[in-house]
Amino acid sequence: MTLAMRLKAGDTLFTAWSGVPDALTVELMAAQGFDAVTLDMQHGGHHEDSVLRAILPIQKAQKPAIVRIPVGRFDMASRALDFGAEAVIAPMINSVADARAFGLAMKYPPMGQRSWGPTFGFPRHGKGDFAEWLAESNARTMAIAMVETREALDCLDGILETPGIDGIFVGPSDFSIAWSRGRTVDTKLEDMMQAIADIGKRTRQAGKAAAIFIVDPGMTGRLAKMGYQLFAGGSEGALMSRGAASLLGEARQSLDAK
Ligand code: 3PY
Ligand code: MG
Repeated sequence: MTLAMRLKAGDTLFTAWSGVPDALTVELMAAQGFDAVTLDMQHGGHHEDSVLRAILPIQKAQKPAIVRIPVGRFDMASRALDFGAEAVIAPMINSVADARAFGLAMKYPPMGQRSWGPTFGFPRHGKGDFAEWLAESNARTMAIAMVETREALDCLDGILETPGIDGIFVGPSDFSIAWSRGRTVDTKLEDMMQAIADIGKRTRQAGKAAAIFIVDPGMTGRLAKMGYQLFAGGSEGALMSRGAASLLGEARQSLDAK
C-alpha cells in the first residue's frame, strides 16, 4: 500500500526525520520501526545528490521516502518525485498562489504541469509500463503543504481547495514564533493549541491528510485526537542522544547493582 492509501485508510504513521546527507546513515534509520523516512533539505543537510542516493535504502526497506524541499524550490519537488519519493513536504506555503505553484510542480497534466522524466523513480518502483505509471502517479504521490504562519492559517480553506494538494503539515516551531509574534519558539505553547486543533480538524474534513512535527513524543496522543495522522520526528541527533542515554543508563545501573 502506498503512503497515500494508508493515510486515506485512516492509519496513524510515524516518519523519521533525516538531516545527515548520507545513504548509509539513512539505511540504518530506515531499518528502525518508523513507517517512512523523510529527507530534510530545508534545515537538514540533505541536497540533490544525497536525496538521489538516500531514497534507495528507504525503498529497499519497503518504506515510502518523503522529501522536505527548501522554501520555494518547487523544481526540486518534481525532481524528488523523479528520484522515487512518494511525498514531498513544502515549507512556508503562505498563500493560495504558493499552494498552486506547489501543486502544479507535483502533478502531471491535466491537474498540474509536472514534466515527464521519472529516470530513477520509474525503475526503482519496479514498474514495467510508462502509461500505467503516468495513470497512477498523481494519486500515488502526495503534495503536503506546510502551514506554519498566521497568513497560511488565514487562507487554509484556499490551500485545501487547491488542485494537487493532498495534505497539510504543521510546523509547530515556526507556528509558535508566528503565534507569539516573535516572543518565543515553543511547540507546546498552550494558547496556539486551539489553532493547531482547528487546522487538524478542517484538513480532515476536507478529506486531506493532517501531519505535524513532534518535538515532544508525549504530545502525540493529544495531537492524534485533533485529527493528525502522520507524525514526524526522530532526527539522527535525537535518536542518538536518546539511545545513548538509555544504553549508558542501563549499563551504569547494572554496575551499581553488582
Ligand atoms: C517547524 O516546526 O517549524 C518545522 O518546520 C518542523 O520541522
Ligand atoms: Mg518550519
